[in-house]
Amino acid sequence: MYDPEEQAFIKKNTYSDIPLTVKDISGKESNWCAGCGDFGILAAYKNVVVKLHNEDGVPLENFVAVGGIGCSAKTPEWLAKSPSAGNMGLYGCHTLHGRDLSVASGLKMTNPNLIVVAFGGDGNTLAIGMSEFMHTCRRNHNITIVIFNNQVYGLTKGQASPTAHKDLVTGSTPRGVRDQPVDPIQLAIVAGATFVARGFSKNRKELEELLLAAIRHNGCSVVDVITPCVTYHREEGGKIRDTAIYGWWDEHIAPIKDIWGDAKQRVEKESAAGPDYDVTDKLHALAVAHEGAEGGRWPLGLFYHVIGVPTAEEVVGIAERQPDGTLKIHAPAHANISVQDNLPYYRQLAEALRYKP
Ligand SMILES: Cc1ncc(C[n+]2csc(CCOP(=O)(O)OP(=O)(O)O)c2C)c(N)n1
Ligand code: SF4
Ligand SMILES: [Mg+2]
Repeated sequence: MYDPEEQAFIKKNTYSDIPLTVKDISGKESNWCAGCGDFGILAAYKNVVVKLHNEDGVPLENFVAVGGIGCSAKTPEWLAKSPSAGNMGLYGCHTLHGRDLSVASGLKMTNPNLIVVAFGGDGNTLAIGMSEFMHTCRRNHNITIVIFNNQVYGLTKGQASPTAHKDLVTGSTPRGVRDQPVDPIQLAIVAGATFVARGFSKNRKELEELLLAAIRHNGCSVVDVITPCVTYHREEGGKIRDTAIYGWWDEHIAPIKDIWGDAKQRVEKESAAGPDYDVTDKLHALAVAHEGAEGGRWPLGLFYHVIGVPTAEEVVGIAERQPDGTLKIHAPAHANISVQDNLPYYRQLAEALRYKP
């Protein structure tokens, strides 16, 4: 996954051999509402960064967090270096609403040694950013997309998002949502993502495992994370800043294995005693996601994982698979573009661009 030559160079020139702790990458105080589910995702991701650094030897400077716009998309900011906290922080950037995935995939194409993780809400990724989402999955860019799924537009005061369930009353849907909700899991699988999972921000341990596996996966990984918005996601009788919404979510989630019991009967007319769940089988994954959506329960866990599908970086040749399965990286970001060393090429380019009447 990582270029050994680059790793060796970086190790010589940085402090990447010194074990990290979560404190080293904990900087600014976030401005999320008390009780917001997003805290759980941030905490889980910090533990994952520490693990990837200490166990896989990923240098801290190789992590890049990319955010769109939204409460959730501020995550890169809370991971950034903070002089007052004296931490090291991660590189990252805020982009535009729904435009984070083109920046994230562009970063990866420029330097495939980077670990690029995009953080965006259900509005950011599945409304305005839907086309970028589909195409990033389709091209199998080797990045991780974390969707903060709270059914609302938190930052803009709680309008219904595309994942909002039918009849949900919000500021923009006073009589309840009329449209079908979008299911990020089914979309990601159909579009071509090669690792698709769903976690719950409250189940920190499981979420950490899913995020770690997603980042280690060579290909486009999507992790849809249920994250309660305590301020704007109000079920009947709910009040503002009401953590009772966690209880509502508890009643509307279930592990994949529980839902598979019903879903497998839909697959090729299998009987209830049909096959075990197969994480490499698209039909199994879609059946579980569909069954969950129909029954109003969001299945949790790893839905789909296939290896060996060429990534966008491999297709264009900047990540080259070696006979032993490792990848050799030819990072455009590290290419020598000096005029002196490339004079014949620049001459050729100038000639090609010359106006010829
Ligand atoms: C081009 C553009 N359109 C609309 C907005 C307004 N806007 C900012 S965040 C947001 C939705 C946020 O919802 P979501 O992505 O679900 O994130 P959350 O706040 O729920 O984490 C909208 C509509 C914007 N900033 N830019
Ligand atoms: S508005 Fe909702 S999503 Fe935004 S910080 Fe508050 S609880 Fe979290
Ligand atoms: Mg949202």
